[in-house]
Amino acid sequence: GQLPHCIWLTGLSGAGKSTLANKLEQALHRRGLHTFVLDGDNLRQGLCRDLGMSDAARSENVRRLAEVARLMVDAGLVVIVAAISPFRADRAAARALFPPGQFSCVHVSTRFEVCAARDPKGLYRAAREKRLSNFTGLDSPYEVPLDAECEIDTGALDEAQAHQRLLAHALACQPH
Ligand code: GGZ
Repeated sequence: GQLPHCIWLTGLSGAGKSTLANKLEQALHRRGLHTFVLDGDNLRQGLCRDLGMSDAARSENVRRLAEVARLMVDAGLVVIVAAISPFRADRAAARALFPPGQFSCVHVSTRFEVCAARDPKGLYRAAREKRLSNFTGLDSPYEVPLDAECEIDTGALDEAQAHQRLLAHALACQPH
C-alpha cells in the first residue's frame, strides 16, 4: 500500500514547479500510486478565483491549497502541490496540518534571472514594464525555505535530472 503524503513545491514563477509536478504524477501513477496535483495557477480559476496577488491574498490561497491537500491526504492520496507560496509562515502552517512524516517541502530554487529569461507567459516582461504589480521577486517578496527536505535548481539540472531528483525524493517518502 501507499503512504498518503503531501509533497509541496515552492519557488518563483517559471521555476518549473508545474512541469515537475505533472511529470512526478505520471511517474508515480506508473508505479501504481494514487496521486493528485494541486496547481496554484489552476486553482485560481475556481476555488481561489476571488483572490488577487496581495500578501494577504497569497496567504489565503496557500491556506486553501493546504486544507484541500489535507483532505486529499486523509482520503489516502499522494498530493503534489505546486504554488509559489512565498511566505515561510504560510508554508509552516501548511506543514502543521499534516502528521509528522506526511508532508515534505521541495524548494524549486531556480534563480530569478533564469526564470526571467525563460518568461514562458511574458509575466516577467509585464512586471518589468509595470503592467503587472505585486510580482514575486520584483515588488513582492519570496522567502527562501530553511526547512526544505529537497532542493531542485532547474537552471543547474536538465529536465531529466530534475525529474529524477524529485522522483527519488517522492519514492523515499514511501515504504519500500
Ligand atoms: C507572481 C503571478 C502574478 C504575480 C500572476 N506574481 O508561473 P505561473 O504564473 O504559471 O504561476 C503563477 C501564478 C501564481 O499563483 P500561485 O497560486 O502559485 O501564487 S501564490 O502561491 O503566491 O499565491 C504566475 C501567475 O499566477 N501570476 N500574477 N503578481 N505570479
